Amino acid sequence: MAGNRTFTMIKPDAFEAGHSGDIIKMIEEAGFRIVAGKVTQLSAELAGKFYEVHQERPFYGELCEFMSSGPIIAMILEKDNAVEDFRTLIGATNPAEAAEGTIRKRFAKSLGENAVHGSDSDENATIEGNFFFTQFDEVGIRKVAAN
Ligand code: RTP
Ligand code: MG
Repeated sequence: MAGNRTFTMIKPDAFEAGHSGDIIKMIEEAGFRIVAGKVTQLSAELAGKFYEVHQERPFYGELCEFMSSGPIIAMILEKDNAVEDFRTLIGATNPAEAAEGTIRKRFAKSLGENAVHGSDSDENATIEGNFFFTQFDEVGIRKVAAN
């Protein structure tokens, strides 16, 4: 079904601060189902590829450095109207402008270190999910063997 998936990362600031559990709780309580997920760390090069749409922006270097500075949790999430509803749940890019009750309002430190990523379109949700996961990583496709 079109429009029922988005992609997110718990960014290095929130992971390092130990907020992953609380953030996942907010995500699940908002009605999203996690269909793929992993803890990983990007190289600066891969962070640059992920955010290459921003490569001409003045903050690009800082963004790549930050996004590769520590572990992240990457997840594919499922819900009706996932992209838009998730952007609402995370709040404005700048936490100073984020609404009460949003993830960024609660956990983001600054405009640059803002706790979570959320896809901005259905097309990018698919591209970004495929950046981190294959179909074999998704629930319901395969069960992990005992050893
Ligand atoms: P994201 O892609 O991570 O979900 O964030 P977003 O859509 O809310 O914001 P976007 O415009 O896509 O920017 C990507 C990330 O770059 C950092 N940023 N820094 N220093 C700055 O002026 C600046 N502006 C953006 C933020 O970490 C932002 O989330
Ligand atoms: Mg964005």
